[in-house]
Amino acid sequence: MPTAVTQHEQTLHFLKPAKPSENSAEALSRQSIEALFNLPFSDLMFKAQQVHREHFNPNEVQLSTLLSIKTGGCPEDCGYCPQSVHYNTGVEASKLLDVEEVKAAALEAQKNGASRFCMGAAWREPKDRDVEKVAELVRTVKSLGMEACCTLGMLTESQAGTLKQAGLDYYNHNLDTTPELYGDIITTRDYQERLDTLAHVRSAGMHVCSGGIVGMGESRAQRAGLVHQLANLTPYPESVPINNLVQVEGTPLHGTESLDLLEFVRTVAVARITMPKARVRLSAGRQQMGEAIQALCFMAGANSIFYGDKLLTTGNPDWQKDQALLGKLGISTT
Ligand code: SAM
Ligand code: DTB
Ligand code: SF4
Repeated sequence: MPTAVTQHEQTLHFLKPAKPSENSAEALSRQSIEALFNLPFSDLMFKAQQVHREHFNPNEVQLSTLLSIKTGGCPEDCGYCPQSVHYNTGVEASKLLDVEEVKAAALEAQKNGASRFCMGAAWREPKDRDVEKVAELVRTVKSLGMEACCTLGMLTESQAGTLKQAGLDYYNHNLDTTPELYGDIITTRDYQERLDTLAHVRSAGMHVCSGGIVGMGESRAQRAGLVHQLANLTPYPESVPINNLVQVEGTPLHGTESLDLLEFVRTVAVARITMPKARVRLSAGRQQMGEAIQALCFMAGANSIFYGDKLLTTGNPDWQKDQALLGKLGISTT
């Protein structure tokens, strides 16, 4: 029988001790992350499943429901985003929702099975008086017994402290892409400002939710660059949303060549391997994905989804459709 060790078996072996199971820092090189991306698909999936099963029940997925609490009119120029004031996308600007509107949406999400309620606002950064209002919304969500998450743009240390005091569990702030592409996609802020907000969220004692978008015309090496940044945050994020670009007419990225969805699955698998204890969330883009690709993502270690018929301004599969898919796959929810 042949006993020769193939090149990719060597790669798998080499990668085995690459990261301890704790959320601690043992720097992962960008090269080793690229090597994961380059594995034969079945080897990558196998490795991701091994890691997933060490840390989670592979047949369980967490459900987060999103609500846009303040839509549109954003001064930032993120090239993917329909809510930027710089692009003509038909999204109308609206004011911050009030407590009763948010409570009704959270109750509905809870009734449908979501455990986490995520409130998103189209701000570059909130004013202190906005943070006070959002703190009230956080207290309302927490009083229902749900986990609360917010994504409001850049935060100062003291704003992060106010949200933590209100009971906020997670703050979402995505790195979005690899550092060298960032300036091509957003010019109104820089990467370091994203990292600074994440540091403020950490020092306030909240869990970090941070991920990115693929399908923005990046190369595989650049997808590895994004994962490299996320996995080397110390500690790495507790929650990692992987979005596939939702192309919205009027945004600069509309018309970008679509990503081969097997590359999306690879990105999920590499995120799982490099951030073993994180909730890896299959995020925007599910409506365009089909059931088979979503099933592959769960097999690759995704164990959270955005759940509910809307993301912020674009569509998402309705909850009955998701329940049917999860049922077919024998996946239970938390
Ligand atoms: N304004 C805040 C900010 O940018 O941090 C919070 C809301 S913003 C809409 C949250 C995230 O949604 C972005 O960081 C980006 O990752 C994601 N997003 C926005 N538009 C998207 C799109 N068209 N497709 C996929 N993800 C998108
Ligand atoms: C994240 O990573 N994806 C969500 C959430 N965090 C806030 C947002 C996706 C937005 C997709 C475009 C839209 O609906 O406007
Ligand atoms: Fe504004 Fe956030 Fe959209 Fe960028 S992603 S334009 S910061 S709402």
